[in-house]
Amino acid sequence: MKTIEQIRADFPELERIVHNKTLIYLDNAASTIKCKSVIDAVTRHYSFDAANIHRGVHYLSETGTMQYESTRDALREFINSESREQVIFTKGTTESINLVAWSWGIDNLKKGDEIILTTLEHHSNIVPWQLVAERTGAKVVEAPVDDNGDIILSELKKKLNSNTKMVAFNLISNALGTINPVKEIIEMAKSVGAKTLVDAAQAIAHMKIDVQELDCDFLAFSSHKMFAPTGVGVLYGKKDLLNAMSPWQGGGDMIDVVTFEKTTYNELPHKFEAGTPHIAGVIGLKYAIEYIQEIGLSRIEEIEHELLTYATKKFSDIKGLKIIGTAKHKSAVISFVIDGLHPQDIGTILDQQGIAVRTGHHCTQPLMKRFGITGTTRASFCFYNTKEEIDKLVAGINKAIELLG
Ligand code: C6P
Repeated sequence: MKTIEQIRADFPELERIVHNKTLIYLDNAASTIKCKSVIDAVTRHYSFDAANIHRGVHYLSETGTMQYESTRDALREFINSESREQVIFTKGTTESINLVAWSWGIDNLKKGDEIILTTLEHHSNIVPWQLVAERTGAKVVEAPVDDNGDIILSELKKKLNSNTKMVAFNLISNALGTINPVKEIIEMAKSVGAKTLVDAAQAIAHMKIDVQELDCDFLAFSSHKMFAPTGVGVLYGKKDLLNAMSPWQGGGDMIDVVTFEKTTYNELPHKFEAGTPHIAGVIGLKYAIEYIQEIGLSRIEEIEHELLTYATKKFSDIKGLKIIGTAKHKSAVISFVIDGLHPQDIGTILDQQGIAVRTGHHCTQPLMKRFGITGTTRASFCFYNTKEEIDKLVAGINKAIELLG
């Protein structure tokens, strides 16, 4: 088993000096830093293996195709998809959700239909549905949260009816860290025949996800939040749904035969993968999956829970600090406000001390409105963070209070 020092040595960015201080990276919910094996794989690809895939008969095209497709196999196993064809590469969670909204949504929604979203959603899981609702006449319905940032299940239940066609929600809230009762919500949605989309952007690198056990219709996540490159995402879908859906983007690779009279489409998953993809990124992602598996998701959960508990306790001693998001089941994310201080000013003073956090509305404006605020300062931890770093964060916040207060 790797020690924390060995784990930290796998992430070169942790040695970065920012404003003359060793970086303390606490913005993992925005994007995780990258592990060495991923960086090496991407460098190797661009140095020696760069070529297009799925197209050439030459050596590099074939090896590239093999490597790219082996990431799909690794992902199939990682999320326990029924088959590899159900794992579709996209640009990110945002594109995965847009794919479902624009393909499944346009074909399946009509006037009077309802799409239930929760107040916790990231804009990526609100706006695509609003756009498709405008086109189809369907309606977006909001399921509220309580003062802790938990979805009020009784309210959600009241909103479900025979018009509900889709329930789309996140597994973990990026802004508050709430871990949602995903199985329960899926069962509720299924009881009225609605489809479900789980936004797993914040969960994929932090807890075990088994799509068959969840029985979700769609699941979306991003590679860059799991120690791998930006510009790569994944959409999992149930096979019958994906087969019935129309392609949403046209171009190379997604076709079978093209004539000016009629075009027929490739099979899954290629039907949804038009154009040259982010080959190096997908190849790198496999190494991230292997890294997560090496550390183990149960150990990751354990370490991160300990960091959350430690930080929550330390934060409770800071005068004037209020944690926004106090759900019982939380991931290692703490959003907070401090009386009289602007989150951006807090973030700037922390940055001067080499501490990276995120400030603002976190792409969740409806959620901020629900709590009567315009934004928070958010520290999001990962298994490579330490209690010493949290101590420095607390000292940094106290310094901000002293300077700004
Ligand atoms: N949240 C954050 O700082 P993309 O940008 O497509 O990789 O992911 C979008 C997205 C969707 N859903 C959730 C729950 C998310 O957290 C995110 C990204 C980042 O919280 C950047 S806004």
